[in-house]
Amino acid sequence: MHNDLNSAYRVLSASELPDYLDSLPGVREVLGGTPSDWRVRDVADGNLNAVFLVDSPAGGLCVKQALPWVRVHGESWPLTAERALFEYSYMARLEPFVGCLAPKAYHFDPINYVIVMEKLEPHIILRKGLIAGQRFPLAARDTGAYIAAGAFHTSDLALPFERKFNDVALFARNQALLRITVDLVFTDPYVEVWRNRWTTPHLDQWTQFLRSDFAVKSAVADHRRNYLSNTQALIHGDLHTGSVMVTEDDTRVIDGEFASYGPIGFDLGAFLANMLVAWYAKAGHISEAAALHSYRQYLLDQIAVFWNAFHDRFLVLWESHELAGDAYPQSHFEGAPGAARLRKIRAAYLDQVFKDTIAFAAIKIIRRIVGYAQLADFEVIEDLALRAHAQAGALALAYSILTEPDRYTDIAALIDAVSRFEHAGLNPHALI
Ligand code: SR1
Ligand code: MG
Repeated sequence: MHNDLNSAYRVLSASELPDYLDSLPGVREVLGGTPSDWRVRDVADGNLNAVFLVDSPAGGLCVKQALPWVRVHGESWPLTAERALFEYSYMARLEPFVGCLAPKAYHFDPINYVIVMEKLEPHIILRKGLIAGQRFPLAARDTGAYIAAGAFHTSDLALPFERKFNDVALFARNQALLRITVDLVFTDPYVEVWRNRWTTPHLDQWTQFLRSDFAVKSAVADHRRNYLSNTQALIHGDLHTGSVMVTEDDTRVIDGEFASYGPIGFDLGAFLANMLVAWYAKAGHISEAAALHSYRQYLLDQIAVFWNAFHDRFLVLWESHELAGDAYPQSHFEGAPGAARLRKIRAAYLDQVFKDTIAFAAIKIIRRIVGYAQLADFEVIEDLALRAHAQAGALALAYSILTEPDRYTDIAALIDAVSRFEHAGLNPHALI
């Protein structure tokens, strides 16, 4: 028994799920019928948790259980199942603000660390859709709006500090998951660690370069400090394209077990990184030039849509809400001069969020290429030379963002730069 678990905790199997669900309040109302009518499918494909879909003639549910280990690695990598509490608390906090941009949570079981939630159908994981070359007109816009709403309403702009501090304290207990982020995102890619992987031998030079270059390591250290010390808002903590489920006309953000208070740019950067990865990886998915160009243009358009949706929504929320938070009290900004000063403050605030966003995006690109958890976008490219070439382009952009941040003044400047790094090549020394 893992020592943080209640002795009643048990790992649930598909066969026992109907009777287990029947013991929970409200489940029969959603599924109808009796447990013998309920069909269970094991659909886990993320790194950490068990996930089941349960169907009945009348409806469906999704059941997610936090295992006391990292699912893809096995029991030799223990991990507290308490993460489900933080995921459920995150969903509950954001629900009033993000509404139907997230699945509805029906029930949380604090003994077995199970969340019973809305089954999303016919949604698919955004990453899979992008790899398949599908287009989702609302995904980027909705994800930007989701981040804006969640961040604004949990920040010092909207909350009195007492309420915010209580949540800072609650989510500060999500330390096992934050340790994964600190190690896997910010630290491991720059040192030799057993779990790092990369496309070898093609990216050996890049891997060695990232481990030895003080310019990149000091930039990463500054942003790691920001991640650890900046309690700007309640963030999802792992908001990549695998954490977004989509149809052509619906978007839902899932999997908030890495939730904590942190810089808003961390979530924005995660999504941005994965859209950029999709751009570089596409060369390994589509060989016909016009089709490749067209899909890449779609991705770049969606990157602009994503940032602008976040920016505009956040600004509207800030402008339209009575300033209930303690950061910028209304009494300090009365009249036309006060309003003018607030406009400048808002612009500077969002400018800083943009700087954070691109830096975290760069750090997240690097961790997905020379670290532990690699991305299907690249892994589906069977030709290793082609895969490494695409990855090197992404690494070169990331390196430039971290070491020459002033070149990236706005989202247009970033988008402009993407294709310039496509043929950066396998030798990073040639770039500097
Ligand atoms: C051991 S967990 C590895 C990664 O999977 C999750 O999706 C997070 O990105 C984490 O860093
Ligand atoms: Mg996740």
